[in-house]
Amino acid sequence: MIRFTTAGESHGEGILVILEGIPAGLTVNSEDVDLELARRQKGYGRGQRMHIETDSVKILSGMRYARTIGSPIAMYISNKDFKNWLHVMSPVSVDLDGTTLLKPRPGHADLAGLMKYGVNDFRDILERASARETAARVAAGAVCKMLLKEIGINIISYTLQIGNVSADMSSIKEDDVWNNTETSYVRCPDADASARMIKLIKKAGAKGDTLGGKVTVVAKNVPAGLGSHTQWDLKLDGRLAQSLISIQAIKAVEFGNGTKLASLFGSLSHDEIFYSEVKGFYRNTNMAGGIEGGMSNGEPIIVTCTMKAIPSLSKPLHSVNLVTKQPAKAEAIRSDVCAVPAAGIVAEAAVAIELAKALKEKFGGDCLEDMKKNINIYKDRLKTL
Ligand code: EPS
Repeated sequence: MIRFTTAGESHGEGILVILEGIPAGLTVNSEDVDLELARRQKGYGRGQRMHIETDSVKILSGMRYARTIGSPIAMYISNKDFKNWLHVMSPVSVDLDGTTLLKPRPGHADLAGLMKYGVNDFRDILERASARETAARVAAGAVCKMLLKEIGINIISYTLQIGNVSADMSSIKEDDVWNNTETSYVRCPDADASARMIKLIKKAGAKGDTLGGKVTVVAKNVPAGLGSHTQWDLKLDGRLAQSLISIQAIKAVEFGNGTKLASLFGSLSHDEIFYSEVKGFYRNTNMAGGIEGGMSNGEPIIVTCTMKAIPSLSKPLHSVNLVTKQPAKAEAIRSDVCAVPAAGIVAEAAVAIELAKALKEKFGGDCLEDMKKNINIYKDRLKTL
């Protein structure tokens, strides 16, 4: 079984991830993991913190000579900012510097976490709630992407919307999506929308405000049959949704045509099935986003995530002082103006991890070669249908 767990606080010493179940024999170069970490750090609208960090992974276990050996892969990313927080974030010292955060931010984990964990300083909560943790998910996702690539599955993402500016995807050729996205400062393939998004982020930043948006992830060449209709918690869409909605600030997840399907007749809502000797079974549309009955159906998996605007505002909202119980403005804590471009990279990682899990469930394989053989046997059987 492929699974992972992360540890680490935003301004603590570093972030750690342990990824288990990756078959032995997969080539993993830490530089390639770093490329994914760098993609996550980019994007117009990121805050000062990204000038401090240059994320780089240190692989601690699970590999020899840049190849996986089947044991848990532990990866560590240090927080360069820790040196500025030595007293505030020391895990051992009792030499406290005395600052206690008292005015919880609406929309953040501050107040609910303080109530739940019985702490009196909600820094104990925000440090772990922070999206800094997503660096660990991207490292795990990078390894899963390498595994998926071995069997031909590619994952990309792009920014579909920031604030009220949406990309016009109908104006962009499929082949241009990738290049346009990776060269855009907001990872939006529509150059005109990209420029308007940047303008809007500038405007929000100048007003002490923040922005959310939407990102779409596409996984290509996914074989039919990942996930299962037989039990609720085996359904691939359910599993992807859980993984994606757990990303900080993600509030909605849609597959294919998603919420648009609510207003359509059934006759217009489904992807009709065709057959040709060359292609086998195929569709001319992909409203389902590549998943039917909780299983991949062989079409690209398309999933769109909605991110709310970040709740750390430099012009804060109404809150209450936890000690005096008097009205107060929420804490103004340094943050990003817009992290939608970064969310696309994190969402790619979340999709990669879930697909790798489902792939291993279906094809097994403690060793990569076994897994590949099993996939080929299965693909050969599908050809006989
Ligand atoms: C975050 C607040 C900001 C972001 C951070 C997530 O950090 P800081 O408070 O240090 O300025 O930059 O994101 C990252 C550090 C990262 O690596 O993505 C938050 O409160 O969620």
